[in-house]
Amino acid sequence: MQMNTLFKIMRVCFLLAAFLFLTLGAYVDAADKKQAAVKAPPGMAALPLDLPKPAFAGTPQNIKGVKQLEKPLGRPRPPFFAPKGVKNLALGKKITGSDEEPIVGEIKMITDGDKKAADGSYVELGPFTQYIQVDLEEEKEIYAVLLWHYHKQARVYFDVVIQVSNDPEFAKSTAIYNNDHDNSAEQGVGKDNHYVETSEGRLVDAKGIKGRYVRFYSGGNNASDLNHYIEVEVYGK
Ligand SMILES: [Ca+2]
Ligand SMILES: [Ca+2]
Repeated sequence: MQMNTLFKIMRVCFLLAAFLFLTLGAYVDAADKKQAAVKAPPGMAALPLDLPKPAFAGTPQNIKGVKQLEKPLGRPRPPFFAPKGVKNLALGKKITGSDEEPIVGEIKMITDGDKKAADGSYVELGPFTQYIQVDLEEEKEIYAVLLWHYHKQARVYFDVVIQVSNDPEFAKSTAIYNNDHDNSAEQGVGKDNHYVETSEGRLVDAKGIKGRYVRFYSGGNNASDLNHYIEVEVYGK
């Protein structure tokens, strides 16, 4: 009788151990697969991003009536893979634009590496359609563009058009982003989404396009007609 009970206990223990082993195995397997899904493809590496601290959290409530507004991801942006050796070529490079005497700050702050949300870290340009452009000093292969207009509070900037060219006058250029749905910036009609500014900045896939100059248009935001920039980064080689 006693032997029989012992046997039963042993059998339960064995089944429990087997169950745990299989469950844990499946869990580890799933974790491995997840890891593999974000592993860089051969010759590629995740962009070496250095993101500023978030200034607000949660889903923004202050944005109403913006059409084609992208839903926030609700989690950190996944890594962006580009060929190894790609870095931010815009850092410290010269900025020119349609308003070279900003209302607040100086245009050189747009490539000074400071991406903080705070007052003193953003440049305020005049109202309505304005542009800034960065000179990479020679033709480069561009894989990603990252920009922060403003991230102290949730905002949507309008007519965000990003163009690449080898001509400083942009007589001929290629748009890599355009959310001007009614051509009010006169750069052509775009189909890209409106989006909410966050501390992660807006990352645009530039797909290895070649060019020396990158131009950024905007036409005010949901809070005012003014235009702001904290930083732009151009990842390439
Ligand atoms: Ca800056
Ligand atoms: Ca527009």
